[in-house]
Amino acid sequence: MASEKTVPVAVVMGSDSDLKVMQGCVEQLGEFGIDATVRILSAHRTPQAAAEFAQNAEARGIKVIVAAAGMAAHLAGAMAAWTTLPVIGVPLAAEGGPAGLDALLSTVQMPPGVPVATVAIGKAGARNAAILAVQILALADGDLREKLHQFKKKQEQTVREKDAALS
Ligand code: RP5
Repeated sequence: MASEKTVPVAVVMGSDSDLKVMQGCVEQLGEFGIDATVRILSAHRTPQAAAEFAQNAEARGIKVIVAAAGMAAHLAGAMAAWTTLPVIGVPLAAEGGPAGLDALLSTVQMPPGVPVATVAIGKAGARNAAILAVQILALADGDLREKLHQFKKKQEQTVREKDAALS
C-alpha cells in the first residue's frame, strides 16, 4: 500500500476501522496495476486536513478520489466540495448501526451541483469503487481499457464454470 506518492487514485477513509473493508479497494486497484495513495481523513474529526487534501489533490496528479466512511458519512461530500476531480463514495456499515443505510443516504444524497458517484455499501462497494476508478482512468488509457475487457471476460468465465460444475 502506497502513501503520499504521485499516483492517480486516492483512497481516503474516515477511520482506521474502515481499513479492513477498504483493503478490498486497494487490492482491486492493484490487480489493474494501479497504486493508491491511502489516507485516514475525517470530515468531522480532521476537517481541515480533509479539506486540504481535496484542495491539493489535482495539483498532486490525483485523477480520482475514492472516499469511504460510515455513520453520518460526509467524507466523500467534503472531498467533492473542494475539488472538480471525480469523487466515488463508499458507504460503510458501522458496528451497531443500521447496516450502512445511514452512510448510504449521507453519501448519496448530495445537493445538485456537487455529485458523488456512490457505490454499494461495504465490501462490494469497495471493490466497485476501484473498478469505477479504473473505468474513469481508462477513458484516456488504452492499456487499462484492455485490462478492463480481460477482467470482464474472466469474470464471465468464472461464473460459467460454476454454472457448468452444477450440471
Ligand atoms: C466514521 O465513523 C468512520 O468512517 C467510521 O466508519 C465510523 C466509526 O469510526 P471509529 O469510531 O471506528 O473511528 O467517521
